[in-house]
Amino acid sequence: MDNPQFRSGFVTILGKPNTGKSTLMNRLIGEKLSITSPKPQTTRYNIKGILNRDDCQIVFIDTPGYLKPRYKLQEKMQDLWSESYKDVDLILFMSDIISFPTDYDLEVLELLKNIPIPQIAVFNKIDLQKDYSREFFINQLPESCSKAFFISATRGDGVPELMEAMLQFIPYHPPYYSEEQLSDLPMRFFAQEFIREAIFNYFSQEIPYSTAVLVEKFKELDDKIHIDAVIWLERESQKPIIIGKNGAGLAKIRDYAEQQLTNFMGVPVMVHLWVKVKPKWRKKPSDLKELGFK
Ligand SMILES: Nc1nc2c(ncn2[C@@H]2O[C@H](COP(=O)(O)OP(=O)(O)OP(=O)(O)O)[C@@H](O)[C@H]2O)c(=O)[nH]1
Ligand SMILES: [Mg+2]
Repeated sequence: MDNPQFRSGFVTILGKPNTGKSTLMNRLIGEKLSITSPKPQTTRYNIKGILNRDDCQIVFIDTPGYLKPRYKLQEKMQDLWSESYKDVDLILFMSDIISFPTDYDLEVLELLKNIPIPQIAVFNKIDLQKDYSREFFINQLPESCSKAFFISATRGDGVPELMEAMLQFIPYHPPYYSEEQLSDLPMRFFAQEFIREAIFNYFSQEIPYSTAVLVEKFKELDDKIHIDAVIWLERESQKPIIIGKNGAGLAKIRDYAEQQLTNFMGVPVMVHLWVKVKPKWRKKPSDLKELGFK
């Protein structure tokens, strides 16, 4: 069924950490695909989320908030960022009305000036402040940003209008992916991400950043999915913190991951967790490779 009016294309979402990029992508595609947390630098990969409608298929790319590299892992995150806007039809520059313009915002805008791809600015978190002047934000945008939208990614205000504006930039083209597909990533990946999300939400300071999760087994048995995963930490001293008194910490992570994954996959999921240490994995290229950072 070839529909010449069908649109299909790619949109990347760029912006500083913690500004709501993953929250927006999840809302646009109507599924919780990309993990979110109140902490910066939650997203570590470019995550493609696919929106399928009768008239279009849009592939969104949620990127890690890019920071100046402090350790090897952050360098990897930055590389992903510059890869994310190659061959896309539209860039969403995302910030929020509370903190804009930070040096970070200005740096990203400076970079966007020289990228010959259509751009839309999205200012998020309007639910947090009643009075704000749209002109103040619009005046600071370079010419490369043709439009600005003011939204709340958590509440949904302004998102339908943004969606319709984006559609104008998506070319007429047959779909790139099958219509049932929500992402190009395997279930294994989502299992790792939901476990990591629990850790980002339940633990503080360095723990979430010192953690990597690797699924070692993923099997279906008796109408259930069983997942064996290892939580990798950087130091022995972090182990008792994650495990908690009588295993209470680990149980909390497991319960959260099981609930999210059962919901996501539509079948019961059982998660089995182990905690192990790889000293300073964030700084070692061989460890990063083993843990799935290419
Ligand atoms: N009040 C409010 N909070 C929001 C809104 N959108 C996102 N947040 C919150 O902001 C925090 C960061 O959201 P994320 O979606 O993880 O941000 P991100 O830009 O993907 O962050 P990184 O992956 O670290 O780059 C979370 O606690 C969200 O719930 C919004 O519209 N209003
Ligand atoms: Mg994110």
